[in-house]
Amino acid sequence: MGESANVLEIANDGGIRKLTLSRPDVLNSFNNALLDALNKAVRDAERDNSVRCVVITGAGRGFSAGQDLADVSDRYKSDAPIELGAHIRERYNPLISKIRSLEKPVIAAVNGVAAGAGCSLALACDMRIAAESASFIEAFINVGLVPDSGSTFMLPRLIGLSHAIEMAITGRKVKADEALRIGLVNSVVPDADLAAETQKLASRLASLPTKAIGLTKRAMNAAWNNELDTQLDYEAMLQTAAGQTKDHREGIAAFLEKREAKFNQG
Ligand code: T3D
Repeated sequence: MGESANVLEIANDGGIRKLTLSRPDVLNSFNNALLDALNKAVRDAERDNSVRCVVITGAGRGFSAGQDLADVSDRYKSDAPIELGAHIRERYNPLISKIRSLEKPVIAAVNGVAAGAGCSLALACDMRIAAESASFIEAFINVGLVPDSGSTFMLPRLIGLSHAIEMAITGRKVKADEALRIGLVNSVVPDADLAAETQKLASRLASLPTKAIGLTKRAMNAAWNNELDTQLDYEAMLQTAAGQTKDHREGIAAFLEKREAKFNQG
């Protein structure tokens, strides 16, 4: 890691692991230290059985403004060709892949602007709950780049090709109310309520059968590339796995006994 300051706050609360991007002076833009810490934190959340929901949010008035452009300014001091692919492959791509494949729910609590790779990070999460003052900018085009970190994959799937292309090639700011209307976020709440509403949602998700949530993510991820018959068969296979969990037995027992289910993962 390049920076020793605490650029990522990690907190645990009843099965919820909250990751707070913490470089507020630069709108939580990503330097290597933050990317490395975030990659590690998501890997750790995967391994830790006590974690049943992950929340990613930002400190201060931004969610994340994407790549820290000041941090990489040295690249532009000479006319030597600039090779961005290696940095993206090494630090951004594993993060996005891991969030998508993490078999636990991941919520982006978008507290402010999410721009560039910061927008991509929010898109990679399973749900987005936005504060009224949040906004989304596919800022890449404004610096002559193409959307990366999964934006070209997630954005059209979430909001359709027409809105996605428009956001990507104009780089315009999409405010929270529009984001809700076009399906970019799941809900919008007053700024003052974001933490409490996120906590409520995360607690609910953490109390559900985590294994079944993980298998559901797996199925949805696979569906994007599968034919219907392949997907039907895949669902049957995953359902076999879900059917063998204790949580499934508990869910059925609770239904029959007319009581609340207590899911314990597994
Ligand atoms: O390796 C690679 O380069 C490839 C990877 C690319 C992935 C990417 O993410 S490319 C896209 C990078 N991000 C951007 O281009 C966004 C740049 N930022 C902005 O356009 C604006 O800051 C925002 C629209 C996001 C917010 O505007 P506003 O007016 O609310 O805030 P501000 O005043 O512009 O920013 C506040 C401070 O944060 C300011 O610092 P200062 O003047 O108070 O000292 C600003 O410089 C700093 N800041 C904002 N974004 C970044 C940043 N510093 C470094 N890098 C940033 N991305």
